[in-house]
Amino acid sequence: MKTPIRVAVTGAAGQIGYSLVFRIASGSMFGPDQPVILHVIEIEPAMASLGGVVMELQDCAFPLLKGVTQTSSLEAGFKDVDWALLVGSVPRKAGMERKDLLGINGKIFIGQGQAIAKHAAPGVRVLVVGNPCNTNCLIAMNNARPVLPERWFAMTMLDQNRAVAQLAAKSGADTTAITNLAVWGNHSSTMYPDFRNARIGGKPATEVIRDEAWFTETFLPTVQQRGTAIIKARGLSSAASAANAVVDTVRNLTTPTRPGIWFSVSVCSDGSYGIEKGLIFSFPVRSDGQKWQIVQGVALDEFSRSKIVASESELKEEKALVSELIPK
Ligand code: NAX
Repeated sequence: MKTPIRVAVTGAAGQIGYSLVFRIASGSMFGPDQPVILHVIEIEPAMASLGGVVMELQDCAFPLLKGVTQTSSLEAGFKDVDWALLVGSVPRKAGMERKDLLGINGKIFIGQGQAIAKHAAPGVRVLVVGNPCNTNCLIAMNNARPVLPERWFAMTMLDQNRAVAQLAAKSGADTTAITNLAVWGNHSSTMYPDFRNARIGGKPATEVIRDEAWFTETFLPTVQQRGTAIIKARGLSSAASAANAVVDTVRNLTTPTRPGIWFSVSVCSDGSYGIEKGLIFSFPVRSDGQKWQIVQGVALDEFSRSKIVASESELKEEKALVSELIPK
């Protein structure tokens, strides 16, 4: 039997957490022969609710679940973990400016970054989901300096999946036929789901769907505003689809990417495509199952470039707003 992987989930009693921990324990994330130990982390007021989640985990009698640590302590929560999935954060409330949210959540991610650096397993990998996830990831990474930049990720897979679903619905193709749909930039409404390089059954999406106006006037805003549309319909933000995207992100990073394709995840920019070094930016990425790389040489026309630069500008602004949370 393989050694269990230890996985921390913050905000585990929240909406996404409630869906995510069961997917991890069932084997969806690391495969059907990989045991897991969950470290579920919450703030004090949510500990009773977290207890209920843990009772339900027990009641599933998952064969792969070899232990659960439930805690509000970051030390116990991140102790020896191989993966830290940072989902918990404070939601934006009425009257709150973006700067206020960045400040409040930013402070949370300083503490979590420091605790990960101190207590996690040496090869820990961290995926930030809590919003604003790119900048929260930037803060945590910079407060966890011994943990290498290549171990930090922020989630844009939900945006990719949303884009894939739209292309499948419009073209009538199966979702599995849609590939190479990279989301560039920030996980916000400035993100750019790059339909120009997307493929449907191996052909350029723009050759299969011969309707430029649909791409720019319907596809882009639908994907960019999908989160808002879900809130309007459900009265709550996306949860099961977000948890599913966490599973997809980790699976994509930990299994070799099929030849010729790529997936979307925000990583620490190395300056590829002229994006400011050090920003947490979503790129087309490939993995060999262990190491990942940004796909080079993706053709970007002026339209795509302008969208990508606009998202980069937003991330630079966010970085400036939290500059005091990032050690020099
Ligand atoms: P909920 O409000 O349902 O749950 C958040 C949980 O986090 C709560 O249980 C809360 O007690 C806990 N929490 C707050 N501060 C914490 C801390 N310091 N340590 C540990 N736990 C803490 O939100 P939910 O719908 O689950 O969403 C979680 C986060 O994901 C939000 O920031 C949300 O904006 C973000 N999302 C990110 C997405 C992405 O694609 N990157 C998509 C979905 C989602 O909107």
